[in-house]
Amino acid sequence: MIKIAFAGNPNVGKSALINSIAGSDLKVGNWAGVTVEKKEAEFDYKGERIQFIDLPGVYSLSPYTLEEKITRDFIINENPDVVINIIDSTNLERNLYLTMLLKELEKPMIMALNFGDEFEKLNYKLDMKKFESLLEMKVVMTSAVKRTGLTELLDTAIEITKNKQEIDYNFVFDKEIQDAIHTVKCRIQTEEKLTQASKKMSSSFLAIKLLEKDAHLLEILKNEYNYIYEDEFDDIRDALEDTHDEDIETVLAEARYGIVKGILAKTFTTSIKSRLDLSDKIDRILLNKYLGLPIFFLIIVGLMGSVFNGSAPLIDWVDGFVNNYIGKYVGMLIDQNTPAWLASLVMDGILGGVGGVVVFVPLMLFLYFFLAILEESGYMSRVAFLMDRIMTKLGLNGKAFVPMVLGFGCTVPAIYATRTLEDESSRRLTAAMAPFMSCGARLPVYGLFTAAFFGGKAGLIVMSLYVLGIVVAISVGLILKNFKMFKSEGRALLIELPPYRVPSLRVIVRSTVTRTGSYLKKATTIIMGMLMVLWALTYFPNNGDTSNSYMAKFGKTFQTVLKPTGFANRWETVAAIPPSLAAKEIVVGFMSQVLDSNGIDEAAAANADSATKTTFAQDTLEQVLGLGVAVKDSIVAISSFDIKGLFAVPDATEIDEEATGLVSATRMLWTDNLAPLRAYSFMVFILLVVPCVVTLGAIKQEFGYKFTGFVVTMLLVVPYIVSTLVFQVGRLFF
Ligand SMILES: Nc1nc2c(ncn2[C@@H]2O[C@H](COP(=O)(O)OP(=O)(O)OP(=O)(O)O)[C@@H](O)[C@H]2O)c(=O)[nH]1
Ligand SMILES: [Mg+2]
Repeated sequence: MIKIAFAGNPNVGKSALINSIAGSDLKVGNWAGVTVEKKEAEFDYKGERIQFIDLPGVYSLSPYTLEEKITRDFIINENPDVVINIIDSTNLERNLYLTMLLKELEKPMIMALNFGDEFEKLNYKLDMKKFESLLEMKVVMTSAVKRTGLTELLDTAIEITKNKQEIDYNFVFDKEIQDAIHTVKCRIQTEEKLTQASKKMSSSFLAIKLLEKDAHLLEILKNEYNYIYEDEFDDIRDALEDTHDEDIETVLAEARYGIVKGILAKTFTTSIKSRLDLSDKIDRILLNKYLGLPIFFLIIVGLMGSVFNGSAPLIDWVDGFVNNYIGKYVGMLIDQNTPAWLASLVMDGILGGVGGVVVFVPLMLFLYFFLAILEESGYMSRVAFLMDRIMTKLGLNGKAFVPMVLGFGCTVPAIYATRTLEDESSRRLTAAMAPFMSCGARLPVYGLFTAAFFGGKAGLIVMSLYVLGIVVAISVGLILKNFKMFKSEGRALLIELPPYRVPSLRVIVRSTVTRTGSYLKKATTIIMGMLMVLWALTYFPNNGDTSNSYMAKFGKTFQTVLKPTGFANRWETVAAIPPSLAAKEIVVGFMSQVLDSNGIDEAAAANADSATKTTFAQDTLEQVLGLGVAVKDSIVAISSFDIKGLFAVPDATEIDEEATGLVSATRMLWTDNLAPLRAYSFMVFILLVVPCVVTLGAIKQEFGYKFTGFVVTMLLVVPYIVSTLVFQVGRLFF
């Protein structure tokens, strides 16, 4: 197997290139810090097994951040056959600095000049031949989006692995630095333990890092080679620092930049056009002191509105498809001889439960589609910028808001994304706040309960839940920051604002399909399994008498505790909470099981009623035509969407019209005049309560058991308090 590592600055298209070559589904996004742990993709090419390793993007190889440690440790320890250094060709000077650092590792290396498409548009010129010879490596121009240069890059990489040559880069540092490195190298030879280490890592790297007194390296030397640094190289360092009158890191950094500038001066000509011009103009509006936050708010409102309005017709269609079409034909398989429990398992447990979850696939599709546009356009870093002032109040900076926006999609990557933050306490604080962001899995729950209780105001209600999540997160943050564990100094915000880009449709579609696909997969695996267990617990011991089932008993036990929240007068809602730990969507599936439990009778009725009248072909045609109409309605809904409509008060008929079986069954949960308030309180609880186990797993992996225990406790107390407040304060106004 050929191991090829992709290394480069953040946001240069490493993951996008890997996806384009290997056909993988790594996450890409137009901001720095999308990939924070190393990811792999494998495939076959010309009879060889190839493994790509996607390393986190880094600006340097210092010992200060997790990503930099991951990247350099990987290249040193795992010995990839070749390192591909990915460069943003429209930003050569900054990118090549890392190239200099990577060269110090003395591994086989080639370069991909990515963003070839933009490079051309900008009319930049590069003398490739000279560039290659000065850099001492092969260089290939690529575009991950336009898919150019991909095979050439792969072939070049493989070729390098085939003819293994001694690597001997010519470092062209100043003479003094060169001499200093040389002296260190000589001393390494005289110290047994260091000689050992130099066999594993390159001696240039070892020498330079010893000169820099690099903390991470000294730790490795101590742990793995039993070498403890006293003051062996202090004299050499001091001499260098004295002549340059600067600390050693600056001395070396300036030397590297010197080399880069020299290479570019000989090979590169820019045009006056800068790709940042247009982005700057856009930013003057989007990052405006007064307009910035309102525009952010409008974007989120517009996004949620489009998600809801656009998906509604399709949800109706899927609902009909599952119940009337699949339900009808599955129902036909059930006859008098089928045991009652089996019929109930199939119709209520699986078709009813899983069907209830699958119905919301269009909702997820739209959510992921619009999120992908947000992520690819370059707006994400701007959000960090806009939220900086608020986050500073928490002792964090705006960067901490990026994981939180990612949390709108899924909390798991949000937890990992905290790795981009500078210190442990900021990471902890952000990770404790992230679960309050409303992830995609909560959306079906809102979808169901808003349709049942709020009709046309659904979009607005859901919007309020998103905002509530943010508000609760920040409030909790304000409390937590007073504890030592979460206190951090509040560093200044240092982020890169990538240029705005029109997202590539292929990238958007791919990301949408991948994420929706994993929703569907989840629905048919873990959710289906859990729903079968839940079915059994609601069917037994009294064979279908749901309200006397195990689940009902369980729900009823906790009703008193949760009474102040207002939704607990129905045991169904109480019982739905613990299983939601497996996946939040289960709430919907469970409601569909326990509330709409006349599925069998319906199917039987439909069976007797219509089976004779319509043929399979007719039914299928009807579904296909229905889909066509739904797609058309959805497009109309999005294109005619106006934000005003979201805030308009719906009339009563509108609510009833859209009722499907599950929605109307859900509406029967509460019929008193506090019903909408109870429903809202329930949604708030589901929003804020302990997230799914996968998220807990991620928190445990990143922060350990104790911290996870703390988060779980907090996520039981906070929803209880907030839901109670919502209900008790709300009822004063009803
Ligand atoms: N026009 C154009 N866009 C590209 C190209 N390569 C990547 N992109 C876009 O650039 C952005 C960054 O790509 P990623 O693959 O996420 O970058 P990365 O290097 O993995 O970034 P990190 O994971 O943050 O280190 C995405 O929006 C991509 O769609 C390219 O060749 N041309
Ligand atoms: Mg990446």
